[in-house]
Amino acid sequence: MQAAFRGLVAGIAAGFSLAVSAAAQQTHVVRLIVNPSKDEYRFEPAALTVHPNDLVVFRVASGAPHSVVFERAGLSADVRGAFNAVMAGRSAELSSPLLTATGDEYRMVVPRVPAGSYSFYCLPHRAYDMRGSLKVE
Ligand SMILES: [Cu+2]
Repeated sequence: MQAAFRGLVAGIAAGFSLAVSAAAQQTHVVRLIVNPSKDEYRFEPAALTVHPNDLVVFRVASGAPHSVVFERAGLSADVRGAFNAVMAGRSAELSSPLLTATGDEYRMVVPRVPAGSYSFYCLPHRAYDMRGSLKVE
């Protein structure tokens, strides 16, 4: 009886926290596009407004390989640490692994960082100015 009651309470608590996080987290998809015949090297959308705990999915649409590298300049050690912590399989500080095939995805949860704009670029296409920004609110 007591065990059943505890189970019920735990179930309600788990359901409540699931509902809260599901409602709070938004998913944003950014497509990585290259079309040399049109001189196109871009993230689409290039500017994204997000909140901490949102999920950002970078998806290769064409022109692999790509990567997502946040600009280090101007970031405090704490902020760099917060980004590094949410970037799985990093190839370097603030750098995603290489995304080598169409359809590849890189997923990151927006860290708790001060509101502001955080710029990133694609390392293989840096010379082509393939870049974007996350505006964290
Ligand atoms: Cu690229």
